[in-house]
Amino acid sequence: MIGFDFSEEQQRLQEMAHEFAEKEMRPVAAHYDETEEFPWPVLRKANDVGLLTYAFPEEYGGAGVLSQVTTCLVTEELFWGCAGISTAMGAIMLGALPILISGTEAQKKKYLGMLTETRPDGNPRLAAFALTEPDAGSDAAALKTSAKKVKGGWVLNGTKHFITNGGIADVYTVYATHDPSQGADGIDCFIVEGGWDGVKPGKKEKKMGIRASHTAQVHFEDVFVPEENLLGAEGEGFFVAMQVLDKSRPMVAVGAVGIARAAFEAALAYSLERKQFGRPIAKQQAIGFMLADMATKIDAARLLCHRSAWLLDQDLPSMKESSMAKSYAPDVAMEVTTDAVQIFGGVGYTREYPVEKWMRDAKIMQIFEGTTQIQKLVISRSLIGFG
Ligand code: COS
Repeated sequence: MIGFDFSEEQQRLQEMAHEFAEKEMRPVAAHYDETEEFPWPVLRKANDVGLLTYAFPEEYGGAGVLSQVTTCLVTEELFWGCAGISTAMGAIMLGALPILISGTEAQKKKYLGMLTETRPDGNPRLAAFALTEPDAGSDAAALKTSAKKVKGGWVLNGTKHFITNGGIADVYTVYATHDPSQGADGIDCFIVEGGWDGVKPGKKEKKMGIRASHTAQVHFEDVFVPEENLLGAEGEGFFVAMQVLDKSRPMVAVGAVGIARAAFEAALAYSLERKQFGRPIAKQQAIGFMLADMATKIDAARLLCHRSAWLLDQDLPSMKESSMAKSYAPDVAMEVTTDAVQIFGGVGYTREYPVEKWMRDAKIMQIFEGTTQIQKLVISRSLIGFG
């Protein structure tokens, strides 16, 4: 059986996300891109309408939207609104995913509960997924942040790098090794609170795109983590990270679809309006064929995302399919946004129109959450075997 229709509930959430993107994100996207300020007012509004933690189970304060396909629909709309603001919002879910996947009842209650409450100033609480390090990007198992066992818990030391919400998060899920000689098997995952002694914000990056999101280093200097904050068993951290990435990659991929769709819609409208050689440029076959390719690739990318999300919803293996979506959709976003700038011509290269922003935003989709090349590594290993 195969179907392409969505339930009324899914359509309602999709429409709600679209309306939020149109009314609350689009009008301020250029401002946050320009200033690189953190979009607290937008996150506050998103929190008010339940868009930050809707995918948390109801018993921990979320809306209980547990379907990955539904999350895909919402995510595409939000990235259509602004990829930078959406990244800041999505990092909360990403930081919380290790807890959702391997947390004990007590850990979920405490930390997912904490993330659904606001700060004393009314701003939402933030989470961050702290895996990447300066010398461990694609080679995640080479991370060096150390976890030393002490009485009653662990002491963490190290620096995490390129962390969305790094230095401003309330809750971190941090990966550290208790024995680097064991590689992936020596890695543990811990829940660390942002306010704890030794958690120190590091340098904030100045980025090409997604500039509304806060990307920074975070240092862990002799941070004591109580025993009960170990996620999963000792040595299971890498496995937890990989499970998180299997789930998060289709979401990043569908975010890329949202950016591509934004650029395509703008290019289509502009090409019907802009006249050269006596007719709208859309009627020139060179442009018409570009639009045809853009529309086809966007649909193909979305279908890969929905298929991998559907597999996740069925509890079926999805590693290969998640990586297929993550490998393909960001390339489509890069191509489509580049072509959209081309269709706009000279004005597309100016900041008067948002297409140049979408092109800059698209680039990161090929890099974070595992580069396109890492996705191809995962896909090829699934096809021809590991080792
Ligand atoms: N689900 C479950 N287990 C997985 C898995 C997955 N998706 N992927 C790997 N594993 C397991 C392997 O089966 C292996 O287990 P055993 O030791 O029991 O055999 C273990 O994890 C180590 O896997 P592997 O040998 O494949 O590890 P590598 O060091 O070769 O690296 C890649 C694997 C490259 C896939 C991983 O490092 C990766 O995803 N890198 C990119 C990191 C990334 O996406 N960073 C983005 C930043 S996070 S926002």
